[in-house]
Amino acid sequence: MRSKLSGRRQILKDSAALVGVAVGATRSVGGQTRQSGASGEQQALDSDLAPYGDRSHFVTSERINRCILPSPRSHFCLLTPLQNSVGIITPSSLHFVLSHDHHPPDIDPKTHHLLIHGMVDRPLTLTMDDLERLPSVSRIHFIECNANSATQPMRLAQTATVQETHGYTSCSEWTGVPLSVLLSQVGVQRSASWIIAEGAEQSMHFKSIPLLKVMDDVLVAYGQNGEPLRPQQGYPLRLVVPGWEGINNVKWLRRIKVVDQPYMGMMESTKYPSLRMADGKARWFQFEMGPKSVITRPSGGQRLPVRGFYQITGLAWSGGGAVRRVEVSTDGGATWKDAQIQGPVHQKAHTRFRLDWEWNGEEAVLQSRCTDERSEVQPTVAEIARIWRVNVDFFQKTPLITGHFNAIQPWRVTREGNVQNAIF
Ligand SMILES: Nc1nc2c(c(=O)[nH]1)N[C@H]1C(S)=C(S)[C@@H](COP(=O)(O)O)O[C@H]1N2
Ligand SMILES: [Mo]
Repeated sequence: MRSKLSGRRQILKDSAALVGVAVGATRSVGGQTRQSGASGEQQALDSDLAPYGDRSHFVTSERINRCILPSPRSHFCLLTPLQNSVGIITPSSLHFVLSHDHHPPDIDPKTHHLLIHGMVDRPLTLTMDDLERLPSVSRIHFIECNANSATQPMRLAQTATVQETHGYTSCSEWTGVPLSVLLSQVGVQRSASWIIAEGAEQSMHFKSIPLLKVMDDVLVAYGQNGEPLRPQQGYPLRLVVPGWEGINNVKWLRRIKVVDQPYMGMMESTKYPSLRMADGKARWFQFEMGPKSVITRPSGGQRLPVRGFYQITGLAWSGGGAVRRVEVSTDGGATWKDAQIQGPVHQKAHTRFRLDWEWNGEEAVLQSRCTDERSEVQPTVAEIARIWRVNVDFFQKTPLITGHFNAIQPWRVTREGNVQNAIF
């Protein structure tokens, strides 16, 4: 039997040999055959001249459009290709998008204002210039729509990819001003307890957020991954509400009203589908996203070409704080091993984990389980069913289930090496 290390060494040797073959080999591009070495040089030259860089034309990973509700007219959705992710940062161009209007408003930052008013002593209007002069911070946080993993057929199909089952989450470095700093300028009145944040698009998305959370870690962000926010992410200004349902992260932010009660907008009442329970009641004011993880490679739709060494890798995150531990099982949950966690681990951020694995060619079921710093453990489907007081088959029958579906995700590797969704 080969040891783990020699297996890995063999891989390194094999891939070195492959590189040797590939250099200078000819390749067919768009019907023409050309020297791959030469095309690489040409591209390097072209991108030297490009004022704003592009990725290699060999890289084709893209977001896909799969909507949550049956009527795609009411919202616009793009899912992040997590199967191709490396590290913890989602490139801005691949960040998932969930908007209730189809087109992001085209906002000129020179004329954009943020108004802070309501139960404050000194209402304030800030320009983008004003905001950029204030003390800023940069923090790495995930955003996750609470409908992530909660919709059919993506959740059920054996052919589902991790992009379809988990692509409504992404992780960026956000730069901006803590909202607590802005509120300290306006003098919040003692009886205030909530804010309402409003976006500038036609449909005026708004969301009530408790003041306690706002004073803790909410950011008014203008930067994403080292540059201004992308239009679909809220350019020029958005809220980042770390660890809480995506819906709180109000994009195209133009107004914050300090108030003494939640305003129960369309998006925070029974109309918000993923808050609805099986018995027709709604669960309100559950904001924090629970501990969750998923193996991104190998994952649904991928193929293991040969038996032997693979590194299992994936992402873990929790709205409750930092990820403390990720365990991986390669035998359907019978036994678990601690995965290596890539540091530094950030609060309420995607966290990369890895586990070396020898595939022996037999059927295997791979899954990961996240534990956060508060010792909250990612549940199985059966455990979630118990919490929601429903039968497990509820999650199979109902097209749109309650949000916050953070169940352990199993991937089955068949003897042929095909990787399939094995959640049911
Ligand atoms: N103004 C505005 N903000 C919004 C939304 C919206 O439709 N309009 N959608 C919300 C929802 S439901 C989610 S999940 C997140 C998604 O953020 P992203 O599109 O940057 O990934 O934005 C939230 N903020
Ligand atoms: Mo969302």
